[in-house]
Amino acid sequence: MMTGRFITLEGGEGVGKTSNITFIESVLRNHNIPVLLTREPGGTNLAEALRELLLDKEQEVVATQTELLMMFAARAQHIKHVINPALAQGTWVICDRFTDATYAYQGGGRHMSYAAIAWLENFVQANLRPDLTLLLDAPIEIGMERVGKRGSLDRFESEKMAFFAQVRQAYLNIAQQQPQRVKVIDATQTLEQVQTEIQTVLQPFLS
Ligand code: Z5A
Repeated sequence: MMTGRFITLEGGEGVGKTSNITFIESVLRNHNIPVLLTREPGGTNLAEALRELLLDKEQEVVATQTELLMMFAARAQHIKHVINPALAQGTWVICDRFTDATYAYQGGGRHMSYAAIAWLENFVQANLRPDLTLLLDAPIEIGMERVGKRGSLDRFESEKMAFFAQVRQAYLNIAQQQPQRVKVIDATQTLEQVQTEIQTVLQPFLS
């Protein structure tokens, strides 16, 4: 049996990852492709518990090393119990955030060493890398305004604007370095326009 494809959605706060993941699912299902939607941090009971701790604003101050290791601890669990088994069965996995988020948030935002992240990436993922990454990009003010409308902010969303500017720049740097894999989508457009662009990017994978 053919292995499934691994597609990830990335971008800053409120750019529309969650809004678009079900659209991607419907495009794939229309092509009779088996699909699994999942997210990071999360995707298993243990990884979701780690997510809760990571997003909790009331935590003691979280050391940057702790945050990085918790992201990869959750990821190891997610890969072993969800992502790899699904791909091996021929199911396509669509994941809301993955390791590019670690490079962007822990690397770009928290200034953790890219070499340390790369080491953990190899250690935890072996050869697993996304086949396609959709980077939804918008100025941070737009994403924050959309998220702000939703109510209370979590530990990451409570960061300062400079942090998000660094995260956005780190994402754009990855896209520039890996243009074959990472496709940048202008998330300032209407949801309909964003989805038209996503469909165009998916097309080569569907034929
Ligand atoms: N994190 C990390 O630091 N390191 C890692 O390795 C990983 C993660 C994996 C949780 O992620 C946090 O974990 C995240 C990074 C960190 N930090 N934060 N914050 P998350 O994915 O759960 O959190 P998020 O980015 O904040 O997701 P989000 O707030 O749910 O944003 P979104 O999914 O991109 O947006 P949305 O919910 O689809 O849309 C937000 C609102 O905008 C909603 O009302 C929509 O209806 C609206 N929207 C969406 N698109 C449009 C368009 N095109 N026009 C108008 N309105 C729109």
